[in-house]
Amino acid sequence: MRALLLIDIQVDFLPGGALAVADGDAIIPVVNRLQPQFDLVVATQDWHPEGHKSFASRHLGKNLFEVIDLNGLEQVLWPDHCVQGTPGAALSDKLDQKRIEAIFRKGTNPEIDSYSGFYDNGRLKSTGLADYLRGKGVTEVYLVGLAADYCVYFSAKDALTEAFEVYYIEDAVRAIDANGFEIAKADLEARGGHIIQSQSLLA
Ligand code: VGL
Ligand code: ZN
Repeated sequence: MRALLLIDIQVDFLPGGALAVADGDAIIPVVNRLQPQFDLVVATQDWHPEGHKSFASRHLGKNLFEVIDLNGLEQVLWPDHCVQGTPGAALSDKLDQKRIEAIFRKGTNPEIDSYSGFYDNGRLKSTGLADYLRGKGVTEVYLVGLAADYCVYFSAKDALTEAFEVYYIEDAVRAIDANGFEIAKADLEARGGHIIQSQSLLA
């Protein structure tokens, strides 16, 4: 059984948003075409409280995108984004949401960031996504969304650790950093993941 995971297709990650991923909106028609090919569609949503410690605005004298130590973990300092209940945190209204059976929220603990849809960055807490998928009989996980080099990449790595067969749909993701995108793809392949094109599922 195959599941499609829609990672953080939220207003703040789209052009015009607080942490816009270049060309991020280009994935949405692809994602909408892919959804009917799957038995199960699940979404994740970055869902930060105001003043989350991944926000540069919380750290006086620090710059956007600077890397700091946060409770023992490397932390990139982001613009304020995906604040709970704000328009920027909503899933894009261009995204077809009729088939989404569950939405897993992450990043709610202000002390730790959470790129993956499965675990926070310190693996302190599970979101329950892996058990949810197993409970539905899922063995293969296909990933799309934003950003390719952060939340999609970390979700794909955790899916591999959780022993799912993992497919990262290259033309249905967009990255924050081009170099980070190449590193992410190479690492996923080295870990046994598959980099594929949407075309192979739509043919
Ligand atoms: C993300 C940075 C911060 C993502 C979320 O969805 O890739 N990136 N929070
Ligand atoms: Zn975030």
